[in-house]
Amino acid sequence: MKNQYLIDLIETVKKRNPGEPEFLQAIQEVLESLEPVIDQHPEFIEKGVLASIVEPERIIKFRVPWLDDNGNVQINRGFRVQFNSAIGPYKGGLRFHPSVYEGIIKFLGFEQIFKNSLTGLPIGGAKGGSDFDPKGKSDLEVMRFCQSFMTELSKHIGADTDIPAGDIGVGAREIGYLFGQYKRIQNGFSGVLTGKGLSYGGSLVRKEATGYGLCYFTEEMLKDKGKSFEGKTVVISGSGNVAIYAAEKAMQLGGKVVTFSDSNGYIYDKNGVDLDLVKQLKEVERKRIKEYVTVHPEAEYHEGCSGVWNVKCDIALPCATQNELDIESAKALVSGGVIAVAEGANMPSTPEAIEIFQANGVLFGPAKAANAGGVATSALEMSQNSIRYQWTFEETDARLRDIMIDIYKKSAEAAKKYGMEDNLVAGANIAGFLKVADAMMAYGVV
Ligand code: NDP
Ligand code: 2IT
Repeated sequence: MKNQYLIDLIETVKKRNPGEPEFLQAIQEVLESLEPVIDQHPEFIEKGVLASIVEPERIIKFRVPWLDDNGNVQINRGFRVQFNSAIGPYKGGLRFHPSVYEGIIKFLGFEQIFKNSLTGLPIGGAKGGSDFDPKGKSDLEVMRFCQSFMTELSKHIGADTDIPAGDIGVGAREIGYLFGQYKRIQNGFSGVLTGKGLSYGGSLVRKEATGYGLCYFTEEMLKDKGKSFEGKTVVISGSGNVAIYAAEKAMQLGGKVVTFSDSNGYIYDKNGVDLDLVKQLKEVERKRIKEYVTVHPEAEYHEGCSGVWNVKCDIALPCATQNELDIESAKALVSGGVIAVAEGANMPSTPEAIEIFQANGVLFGPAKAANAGGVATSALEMSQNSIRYQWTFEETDARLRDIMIDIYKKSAEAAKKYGMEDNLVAGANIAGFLKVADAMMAYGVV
């Protein structure tokens, strides 16, 4: 990076946010991509757009007290980072995982600004969550935690202010408890959370949307180079919401999915995974992925999650968590002949891994663009709630597919326009930024 303003801005962010490496990683990548844009548009510096965009509009941090099944008081931390509302109300998921701290929520909230802008829909960027671990808790413990979390969060959100949704550790069960408590506190039925159940204002396709959208994006990226999913071997990490529905769509498009993983290990089924079994194990029984081999002894289970990247494949879809795919894993994928990598998780590839993919001509779909289908369908849920209506599965799925194709095109065009053809990381960052920057310029100093 040569631009002195950007170098100084990164230094300022470092000083202001000590001990938050994931947040810095996300900021650094976006600012690097924006260098050619800033060279042509010095007004983004002069009007303070860049200095503002790296600073959250508001951070809410709160205590979440709850009673466990033994009657003991437990205390967790809750967060909501309302990062940027230039183009619409704050929008983004809630993550419940023991690794959550302010820096994780800030990195996710920052990424969400550009992702949400890329969808073309009017939504600003936010993220929230807690260091609460739903794993091993009873339904009643999860309910008491969610009710306590929402009792505080409800003061800061609203259908035109901030609309949370799910992320790691927050699925249909948690959204139900959270929405029930919000509705009770507000005495009003509003579309304040997305990912709601179908009987209480949810949208068809939202459950499938991130994984399906990831495959629609990947399909378009492959198509642009005369390729497709047909007959390809697909490696997927994770076995949660995104991984399961990425696998479903990859299979529908003619791919053979051979892996799933969780934080303990991965399974490899050379015959192609039994998706119904994975849904039963993960969505219904909440069991570990290693149980797969008790039903399919011909498949392999290996301890340790990073080994999944040593499995030879044509297409890799990381769908677990940040920085799960490092330089060694990227080299292993390249030696195995991978042709495309698209990110279902947020920031799963380290910057060094991305360099390896780009240097070796691997098609690379960055998270902000490739996994935007979830939040895009959340915005479609908001639209349906506003008009008090529910579109069919086919109608919603068709809208999702159109949005993902449009995101691919926008990202590819922006990369080309700024002299970085085929670099979708830069293209997605630039295209996402320009719309938000335009709105921020219109407001003056706010
Ligand atoms: P889930 O909670 O449904 O599943 C998460 C999966 O990732 C689990 O298999 C989990 O394994 C694994 N995982 C979580 N943390 C780690 C870790 N530290 N190391 C290894 N594996 C881990 O979450 P989602 O599927 O919803 O989210 C997955 C990713 O997709 C996240 O990065 C999320 O931010 C992103 N995303 C989600 C969207 C959505 O709509 N849900 C939208 C866009 C992006 P284990 O059970 O062992 O923890
Ligand atoms: O990272 C993400 O985009 C999500 N977890 C989905 C957010 C949303 O509001 O649907």
